Amino acid sequence: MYIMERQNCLPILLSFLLVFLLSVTTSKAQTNHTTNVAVHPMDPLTVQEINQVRGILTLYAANKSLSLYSVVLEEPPKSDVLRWRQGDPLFPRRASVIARFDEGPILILYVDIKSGQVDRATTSPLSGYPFLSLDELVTASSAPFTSVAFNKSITDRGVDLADLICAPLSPGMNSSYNLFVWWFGKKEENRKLIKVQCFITENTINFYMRPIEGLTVIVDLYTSQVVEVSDHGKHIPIPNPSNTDYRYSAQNNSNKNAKPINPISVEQPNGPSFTVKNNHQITWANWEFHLKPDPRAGSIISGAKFRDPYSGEIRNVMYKGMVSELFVPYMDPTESWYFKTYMDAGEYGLGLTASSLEPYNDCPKNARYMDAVFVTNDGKPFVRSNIICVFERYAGDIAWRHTQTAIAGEEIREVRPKVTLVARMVSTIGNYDYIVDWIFQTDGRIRIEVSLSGITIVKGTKYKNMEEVPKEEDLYGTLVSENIIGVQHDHFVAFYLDMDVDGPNNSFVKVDIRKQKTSPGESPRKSYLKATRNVAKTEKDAQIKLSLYEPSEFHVVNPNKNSKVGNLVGYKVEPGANAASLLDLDDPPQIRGAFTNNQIWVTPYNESEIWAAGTFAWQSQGDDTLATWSNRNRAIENKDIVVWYILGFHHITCQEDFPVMPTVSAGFDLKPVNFFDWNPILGARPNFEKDLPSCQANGHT
Ligand SMILES: *[C@@H]1O[C@H](CO)[C@@H](O)[C@H](O)[C@H]1NC(C)=O
Ligand SMILES: *[C@@H]1O[C@H](CO)[C@@H](O)[C@H](O)[C@H]1NC(C)=O
Ligand SMILES: *[C@@H]1O[C@H](CO)[C@@H](O)[C@H](O)[C@H]1NC(C)=O
Ligand SMILES: *[C@@H]1O[C@H](CO)[C@@H](O)[C@H](O)[C@H]1NC(C)=O
Ligand SMILES: *[C@@H]1O[C@H](CO)[C@@H](O)[C@H](O)[C@H]1NC(C)=O
Ligand SMILES: *[C@@H]1O[C@H](CO)[C@@H](O)[C@H](O)[C@H]1NC(C)=O
Ligand SMILES: *[C@@H]1O[C@H](CO)[C@@H](O)[C@H](O)[C@H]1NC(C)=O
Ligand SMILES: [Cu+2]
Repeated sequence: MYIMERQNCLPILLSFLLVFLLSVTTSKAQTNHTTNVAVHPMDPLTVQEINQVRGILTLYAANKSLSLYSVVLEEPPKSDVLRWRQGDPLFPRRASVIARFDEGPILILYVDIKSGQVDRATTSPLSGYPFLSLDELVTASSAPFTSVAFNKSITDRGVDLADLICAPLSPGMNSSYNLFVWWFGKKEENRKLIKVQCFITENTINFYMRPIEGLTVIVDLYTSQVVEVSDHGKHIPIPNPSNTDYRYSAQNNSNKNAKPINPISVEQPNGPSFTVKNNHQITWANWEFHLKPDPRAGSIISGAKFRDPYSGEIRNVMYKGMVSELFVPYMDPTESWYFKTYMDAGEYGLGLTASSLEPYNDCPKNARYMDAVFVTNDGKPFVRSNIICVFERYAGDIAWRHTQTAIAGEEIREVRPKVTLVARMVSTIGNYDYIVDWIFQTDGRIRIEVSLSGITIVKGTKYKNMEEVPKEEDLYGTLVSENIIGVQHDHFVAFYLDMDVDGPNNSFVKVDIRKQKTSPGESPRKSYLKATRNVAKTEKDAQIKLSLYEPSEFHVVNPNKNSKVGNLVGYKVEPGANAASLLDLDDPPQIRGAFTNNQIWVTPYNESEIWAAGTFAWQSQGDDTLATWSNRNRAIENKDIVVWYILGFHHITCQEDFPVMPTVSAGFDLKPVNFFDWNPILGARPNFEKDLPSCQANGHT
C-alpha cells in the first residue's frame, strides 16, 4: 500500500484501515459471497443484505451524503434466538447502523431489510464518537501537510517530507479534567479530533523505531482543519535504523549461531473432526457453537452448547462470548505521551484491524478458515478473507492419566491425549498484534487466551546508554536500544460472557476460601481452609478484585438445577495470570476505562450493555461504562446474567521486545463445576499407534 501512495509523491499516513481495500482483491474467499444467504439468526449480514441496506439508507438520506461507521446485524431478541431451531424460518433481518448524514450528528439507525423501514435511536445523552472511519483516516493523513508549522518542524529536523509515515492516534482522555494538561481542553468540545504523530521510513521498514519525537498535530476530523501543532522534541535525535528490520529475508548474518528446529506439523489422516455448517455453525466433539467475525469485537462465539456424554442432552453453557473492549493506557505523563490511552475495540475495531491469516504460521496446516464481510464508509460490502481460523490442536499434552502399581504384578497405566479446538483471530492495531484464541476442550472447559506481539511503541531519547541517564530521571520505560525507550503500558482486555448454564436464569456465587482456626483441643491442627458459598444478590456483591490471600472461586450456577448428588450445576470463571489497573480512580484514563476498576463484574442481561467503555469510545467521558451500569446495583440472583472478565497485562518493556516482541500470553478459563456428574471424558479413546500416520524423514512415508 505504501508503494501505491509513493507514486503520487504524497506523504503517507499509516493506515490501520487501508489494509481493507487490499485484501478485497488479493486473497481467496472461502465462500461465494455473491450468493451467500443467512440461515441462522446470528449469521452476520451478507453481501446482498449490505447492498440492500445501502439502498434503503440512500433513499432515507434523501440526497444527503452518507457516511457509515458501522453496519452490522441487529441480533434478534435473545428469547427469539433461544427458541429458534435449525430449519426454522429466520426472524426479520435487521441492520444496526452508525451513520452520519452530511454535517449532521452521529445517528444510530435500525434498518429492517425486508420492509425498508428505518428506526432511529436516541443518542444524545452519550458522550464520544464512533470509531475512526476510512474517510476520517484520509482526512487525518492530508491535514497536517496544510500546516506550515508542521512542514517546518519536519524539515528543520533534516527529514524529507516524502519519508514520512504518520499514525492516527485517538485523542484518548478528555483532559479538561486534568489541570496538568493546560493546552487541550476547550478545543476538544463538540468536535471529533485526532492526534497525528510521525515516523520516518528512511532505511527501514520498521519505521516505528524511528519516531519523530515530540511532534503532535491535532486535526479536527469533521472540518479537516489543523487545530494545533506542538513540538516538544526538536532536540531529540531520530534513532538510527540499524537492526530494526524483522523480516526473515533480512536476517542473513545476525542469526548465524541459531540452531533451527526441523519442520513440524500435525497430521490428521482421517481429516479434522469438526464440521462447519453454513459458514458459521461449528460442531466438534461434544461442542456446538456459532462463530462469526465482528468489526468491533473481533470474533463472537454464540450459542455454545455441550452434549452431555451420559444423558445425551444438549446443554446450554454460554449464550454469547466476545471481547468487549481493549484498553491500552501508556504510562508516560509527559506532553506528547499522556493522552495515549487507546480503546482498541471502540476506537479502531478489532475485526476491522484483523488481517487475513497466514497459513502454516498464524494457524497450522490443518486449519480451516472463515471470511468476514465488512462495510466501507459509503456502505459497500467488502470481503476480508481468512480472518478467523479454526483448528484442532494436539500439543502432546495429557487430558487425564493414572498409574496404578499398588496391586502386585498388575500395573495399570491409563492416559488420554489432550486435543482441543481453537478459534483464532489476529488484530493488528497499528504497531501491536493481538491474538485472541477461544479454545474448546473435550472436558467442557473453554479457555480464552490473549497473546500480544508486534512492535512495542517507542519514544525517541537523546540517551544511547544507561550510563548517560541521570539517576533521578524517570524514563517511563526501558532503554531498549540506542536512542529508543520502550514506554511502559498496560493492556486490559474486557470479555463479555453471557453465561447461560442450563438456561438463562443463573446466579453468581463467590466461594470464599479462608483460613479457619480450629477450637482449642479440637484437632492437632491449628487451622485449615474453609470454602463458604456467598450468593451475589446485587451487582455490587459481584464487583471482584482478585487477591491471593483472600481468594475465592467464582461460580455461575443454575439455582434451579441440581446435579445427581444435589449440588447446583455450574461453570466457574477461573482467572489465570492477571494485572489490575494501578491508576488513580479519578485519573481521566481510569474514568474512561473504569471497567478495569475490578477484574470480574456481573450485570443483569441488557441488550444495550455490550461495550464496556460505552457505545462510543472515541473521546468518551466515562459516562457509559460497565462501572456506571454496575453501580446501579441491580438484582442479579437467579436472573439472566452477564459475567465480565478483565484480563490485564503490565508491560514493562525489555530489550527482547526490540525490534519485534516475542509473544506474551495470558488467559482465563470457563470450567465446569458440578455440571457433569462425573469426569466427562472418562470414555475418551487413547491413541493407538496403528491409527497414527507414520511419516519418515526425507519425504518417504
Ligand atoms: C458465485 O456464484 C455466482 C452465481 O452462481 C457465480 O456467477 C459466480 O461465478 C460465483 N463466484 C465464485 C467466485 O465462484
Ligand atoms: C434529490 O435530488 C434530486 C435531483 O437533484 C431531486 O430531483 C430530488 O427532489 C431530491 N430529493 C429530495 C428528497 O430532496
Ligand atoms: C507541506 O509539504 C507538502 C509535501 O511537500 C506539500 O505538499 C504542502 O503543500 C506543504 N504545505 C504547506 C502549507 O506548505
Ligand atoms: C470534556 O470534559 C468536560 C468536563 O467534564 C466537558 O464539559 C466537555 O464537554 C468534555 N469535552 C468533550 C469533547 O467530551
Ligand atoms: C544482510 O545482507 C545484506 C546484503 O549482503 C546486508 O546489506 C545486510 O546488512 C545484512 N543484514 C544483516 C542483518 O546482517
Ligand atoms: C427466569 O426467571 C424469570 C423471573 O426472574 C422468569 O420470569 C422466567 O420465566 C425464567 N426463565 C426461565 C427460562 O426459567
Ligand atoms: C439497560 O441499559 C441501558 C443502558 O445502560 C439503560 O439505560 C437501561 O436502564 C437498562 N435497563 C435496565 C432494565 O437495567
Ligand atoms: Cu505491551
